[in-house]
Amino acid sequence: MTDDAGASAQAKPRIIIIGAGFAGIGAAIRLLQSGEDDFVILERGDELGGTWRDNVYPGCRCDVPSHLYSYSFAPNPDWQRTYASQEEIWAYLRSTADRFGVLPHIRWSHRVIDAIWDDAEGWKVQTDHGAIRCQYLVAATGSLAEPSTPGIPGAASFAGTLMHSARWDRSHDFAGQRVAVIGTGASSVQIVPSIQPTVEHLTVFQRTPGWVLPHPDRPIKPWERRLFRLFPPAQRLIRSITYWQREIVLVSAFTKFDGLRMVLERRVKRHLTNQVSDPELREKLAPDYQLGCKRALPSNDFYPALTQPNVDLVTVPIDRIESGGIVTVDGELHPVDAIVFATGFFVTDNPIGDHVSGREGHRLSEAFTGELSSYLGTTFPDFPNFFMLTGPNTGTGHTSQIFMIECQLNYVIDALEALGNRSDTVAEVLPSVADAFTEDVQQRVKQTVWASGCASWYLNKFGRNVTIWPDYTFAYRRQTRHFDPSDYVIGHRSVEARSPVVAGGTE
Ligand code: N01
Repeated sequence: MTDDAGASAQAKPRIIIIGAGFAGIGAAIRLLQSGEDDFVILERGDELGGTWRDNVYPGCRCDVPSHLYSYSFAPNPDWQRTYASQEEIWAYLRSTADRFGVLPHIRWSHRVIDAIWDDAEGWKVQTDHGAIRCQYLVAATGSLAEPSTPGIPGAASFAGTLMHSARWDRSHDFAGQRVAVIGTGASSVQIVPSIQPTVEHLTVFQRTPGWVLPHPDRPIKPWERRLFRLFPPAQRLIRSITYWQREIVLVSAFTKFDGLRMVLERRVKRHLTNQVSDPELREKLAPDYQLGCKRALPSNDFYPALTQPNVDLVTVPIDRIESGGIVTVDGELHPVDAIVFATGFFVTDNPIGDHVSGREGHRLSEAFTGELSSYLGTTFPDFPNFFMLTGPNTGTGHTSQIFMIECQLNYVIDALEALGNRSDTVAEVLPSVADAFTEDVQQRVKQTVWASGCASWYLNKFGRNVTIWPDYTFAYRRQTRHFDPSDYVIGHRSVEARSPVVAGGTE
């Protein structure tokens, strides 16, 4: 299909949102609430839900409490457990999108191939169904969207089943098989105890041990749910308490007070001591980096699963894969029938970044290599009329990502309202504003646990932390509360693309 044929077949919406996960659905709801309905969501799948649609591995559950891991404007009094399962979160997201009237705006099975800014005509988004133009583009493509499978030599020769945790094949039956799980991160600690009882033998390949914490998950009692339904302030109170506990204890420990972090570390280490009696296994599982540097892993059943007679924990590095199993660098073959890659995602190198281009051919991926500054992790010089949700340094390692998304949405909605209804308005953040913000974040992140020396997916390939917000999240909320036009060059395309007519300086 040619661009023009595609373009003429499509209405021209004012706003395009890419992605129908938590961020994209949240953006759509906030737009509708603000009176804006001239938008579409381009969703590559035929279901919404993003990472909560894709991660269907056994045991998948959120490690942030349910009352906090939801939109503030759509509390769910019916959560079944204090930490919701994937099924429950996915159902919540679908019913919320339906309830707020988002579904008619979604163009299903529309994969974005690229999005290019053009000074004369605005954004052109090329999809596999043709091109669509729009005035404003919102990337809600998520950080945990593209599974990363390490290129271990010989994988293609493996005779059994290969699977990534985020592309789980539910039709495959692991019962009675010899299974390898590579990786011991957040996905692995949920998969391992879920499959261990049914497999014949499980070999877990660990490169770096995680900090595993006691998990406070429990069922929510029927009377509690009734209370939340009849008296919503009770649920809001629990949400608030949960939020503030995490801010005060965890952010303080990870960013300000080493002493507090060390107290927490001692308590967490007791979990390992209590659950693993074999000193050799305990030694292998003991982290040698600071708590919080990698995402901490709540689980009550990961350590006990590793102590079962049908499980081996292998810490010798993997050399290659052969048709019959995995060979470690000491030459030992670990024979298996199936291999699960619980090896995470392309986060700082999410491929979509190479397919969104601003002025002068600048690519969004440069915001993650450190070549392009961002303002509030949301807007970028040379990317006019563009907003990124869950952009650089808007991630959290301790609380709900939805809180951060909602901060960004406050900012985006305020920006769109401030920019008004003219269809030729062009707004672009001043490089000086973006540089100052990025420099400040980078200076502050260096003082935190997230830059304390461990390797984590928070860091890009140069070791720069471009993922985590290095402070209390209420500080981010304060910064994103209002759009300030003086931070932008704002002009009208029909007059002269970059002349500042509303506010802002010159570049
Ligand atoms: O991925 P990860 P994940 N050889 O990147 C190892 C969210 N999440 O899918 O630590 C051997 O954390 C790697 O080893 P190392 C959550 O935000 C949330 O588990 O790099 N091993 C590591 O152990 C989470 O943080 C929930 O040395 C290799 C593992 O693979 C994020 O998703 C649930 C390797 C990857 O861990 C990602 O979690 C699940 C190699 N070549 C996920 N390459 C909730 O509950 C990588 N590894 C909300």
